[in-house]
Amino acid sequence: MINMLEVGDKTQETLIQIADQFHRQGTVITIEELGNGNVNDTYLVTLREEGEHYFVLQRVNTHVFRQPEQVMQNMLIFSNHMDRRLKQGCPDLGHRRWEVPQVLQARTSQNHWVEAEGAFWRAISFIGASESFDTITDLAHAREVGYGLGMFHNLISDLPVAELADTLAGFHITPAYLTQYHQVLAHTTVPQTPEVNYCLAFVRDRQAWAHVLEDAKAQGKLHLRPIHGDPKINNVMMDISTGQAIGLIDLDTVKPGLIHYDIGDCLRSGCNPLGEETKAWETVTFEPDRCEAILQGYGSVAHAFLTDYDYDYLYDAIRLIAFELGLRFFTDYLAGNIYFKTQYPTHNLDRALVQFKLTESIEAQASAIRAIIQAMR
Ligand code: GN1
Ligand code: MG
Repeated sequence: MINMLEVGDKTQETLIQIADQFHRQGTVITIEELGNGNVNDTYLVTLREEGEHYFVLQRVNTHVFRQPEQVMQNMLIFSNHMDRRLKQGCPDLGHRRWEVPQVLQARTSQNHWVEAEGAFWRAISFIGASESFDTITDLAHAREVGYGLGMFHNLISDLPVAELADTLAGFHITPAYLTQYHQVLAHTTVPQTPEVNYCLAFVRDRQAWAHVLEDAKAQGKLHLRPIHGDPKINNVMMDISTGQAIGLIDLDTVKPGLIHYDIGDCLRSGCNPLGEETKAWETVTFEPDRCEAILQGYGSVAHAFLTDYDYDYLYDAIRLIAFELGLRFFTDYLAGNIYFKTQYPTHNLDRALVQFKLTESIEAQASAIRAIIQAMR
């Protein structure tokens, strides 16, 4: 796997030296790759220290996050706010377990450590006795995933959005991705394959509509709030014994945005039973049962802060974020795979096809999905 090779430019020994920057006691015994992120490099560090302890070590991709210090600042503002809310007690949460990943200080007392060659490293607490999945296992899981995102939004809904920096300009701004797409197209010899032609036509036919959420924002119907930015289902952690959602991980993109981006992202990842990495793109579908369960779980703790306009734009959000991710993957394929990590040259094209098929399935079931949304109002 190219993923492995990319991280393999670091030997265990070097990784241990880096991990050693972030702990004061114990001995690092192993470092393994963790998860399958498309942007950062993530490792699980095991320490021996009166038993075993773990933490998460990450190299932040600074081609994507140009100001990683700001990312860390947002994470700290976020976790301080969460901690405050949890101390006050949240009636919607009751006595459920809820975990907030914490930034761990480096030995230098900074919240990150910069390697000689400029790589930006940081450490995050590991949430034990929890697991996450790349696809939904059953409707109870779907409901919990929705609950997890709803509770996350609930707990940050009173964090003033102005306190968070915009750490990734243009993130989830579909018209901005379209502009980038046209720039790439103008400078690329586009391969003439049936798959590429399908993607070109797919984007062409939806360009005018792709402004829908940004237009609603400009019209004052939707407004900026603190969001997660990347709540795909494998970022929603589940307690291994109760199966309940206990928190969201991967907090790089906590920043101002529309909650619609988050809901759309959660649904595009949760309602695709084949998962976003499937090769069987032609048979990708969007499952309305899962959509219903996720939205019910979400609504059970999010009702209080959803406006009529929020509901009005939910269907578009579901359709748009799947389309947008397809567009992002397709653009990256055309540009030569410079943003998302890939394992083979047409990986991003394959990923784009999955998202476009998913979008098609959403469109074909528009009235059923709208009815589900209507029922939650
Ligand atoms: C990226 O790196 P990862 O897997 O957490 C991307 C998301 C996409 C996702 C698709 C900062 O997230 O927006 O939805 O891939 N993150 C960024 O799997 O672009
Ligand atoms: Mg992420």
